[in-house]
Amino acid sequence: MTMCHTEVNGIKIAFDIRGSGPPLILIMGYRLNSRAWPLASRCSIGPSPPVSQDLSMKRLVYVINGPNLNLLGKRQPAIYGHETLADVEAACRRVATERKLELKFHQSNREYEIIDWIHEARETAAGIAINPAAFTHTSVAILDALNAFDGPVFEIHISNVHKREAFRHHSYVSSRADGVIAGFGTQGYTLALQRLAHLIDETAAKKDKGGSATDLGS
Ligand code: CA2
Repeated sequence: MTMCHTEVNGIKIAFDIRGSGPPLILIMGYRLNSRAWPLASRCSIGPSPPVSQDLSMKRLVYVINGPNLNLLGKRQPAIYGHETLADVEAACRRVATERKLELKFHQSNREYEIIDWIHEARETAAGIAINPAAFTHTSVAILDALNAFDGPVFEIHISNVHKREAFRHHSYVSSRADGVIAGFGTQGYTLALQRLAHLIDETAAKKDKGGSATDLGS
């Protein structure tokens, strides 16, 4: 049995060519980033994940924003500044382009949506930068989701939460985060992205030298 693999329009295709006469070709197609590849290889019905699925090759990062951050720049400028979330996204996209990162930028006022994005990132992303906003101080569920993500995680707060009310001093997310940025204003987002890009580049360089592909976050 000869297994050949290719990818057409984001669909991974495995050909199983049997016999010496007119070839019997079985085609199995899976959408890019689907769970099907690891499943297929575990069941021995397909090959190992192709190189593009390798963690060190991924340059997708998620920037996730929690509740009320959609109001950024519209209220409380003394605490959060004048920039809107759209301005923050634009700044993040500039850094992403410079550092050759693919970026998904999200905001939600709903805890479950944030959890769903973190789950999605488990399958596709090399790192997460998150401002969980008020969920920082309340959400074990977001902590649990982040604990199931393997890559680097950076926690961002626009304000210096430690200078504010006592209830903002505790963060559930900090026990998982590889780094925390607080009090740098909206610049904290681009700083976090620069750090993610650095870690991703470092891992890719190690991989090129024949090192482990699973060192992200070290
Ligand atoms: O400093 C941060 O980035 C925070 O994560 C922001 C949260 C707050 O609950 C955290 O303790 C610290 C609040 C986000 C609400 O953002 C607003 C922005 C403008 C106007 C109103 C709310």
